[in-house]
Amino acid sequence: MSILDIDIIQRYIRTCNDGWLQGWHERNGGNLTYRMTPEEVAQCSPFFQEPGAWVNMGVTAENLAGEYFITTGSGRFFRNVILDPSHSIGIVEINDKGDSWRIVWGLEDGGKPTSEFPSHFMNHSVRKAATNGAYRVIYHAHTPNLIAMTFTTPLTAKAFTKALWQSATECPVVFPGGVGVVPWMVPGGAEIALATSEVMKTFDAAVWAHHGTFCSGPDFDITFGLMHTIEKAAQIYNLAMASGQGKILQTITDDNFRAIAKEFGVTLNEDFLD
Ligand code: 2HA
Ligand code: ZN
Repeated sequence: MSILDIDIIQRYIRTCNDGWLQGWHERNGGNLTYRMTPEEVAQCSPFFQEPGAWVNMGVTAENLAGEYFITTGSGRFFRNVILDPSHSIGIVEINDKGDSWRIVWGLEDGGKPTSEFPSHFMNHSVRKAATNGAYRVIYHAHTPNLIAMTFTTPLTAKAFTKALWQSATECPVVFPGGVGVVPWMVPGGAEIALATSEVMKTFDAAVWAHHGTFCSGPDFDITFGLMHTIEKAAQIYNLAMASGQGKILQTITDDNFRAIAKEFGVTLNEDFLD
């Protein structure tokens, strides 16, 4: 028995590899964090090592004090997660102030949590609060079609949500709340973390202009599925715009959206309908 046999670790590794197979994680691009349940911590803790030193994050979230996260490693590659988990990923514990982490497993040979850990951490904090603790996953990927859209579409939640909803009929069912947009910012620090968590107060997903996508959800299936649905819709949007040279002859109308919402029992964000 090894920590790698534990179900939650297996499912985390599979999700990383699924993202690699989609082509969303060139080199060390992208990152995934998961807030563990107390039962999962208890299952994994016999395999924990002597903890590392506490490292301050530059951001604070009191509602995440004492939590444990599985995280990808800074500068480590998604491509290697399935082959070499103990170097590529790790588990960190958060201190009782909610402002520092320390490594309790993995990230061997001097690894650290993802460079985007502050953004993940603040997003976990707002999604945990907004969903009464249900949301556990934050996933950042370099999704090429959505990134391409950030060069051709106004950087507003309405413009992105409308373009994506109109690109595939199931989109308004999968993300009825829409997607938010964060303007271009320097990645990796507290500033982009706070800007993203502001957007995540309202949305399950945030577009990072000219960079990628952040998605949140209760589990890997829903969160990965959200990323996949958004990126596929962006691909369809780009194909339609390119092949039609920017000219759209017909699309899904706002009344069509209202009919979908009624049939599927979802509440669409009315801010995005005219
Ligand atoms: O981990 O994706 O945003 C590398 C990145 C930074
Ligand atoms: Zn990135």
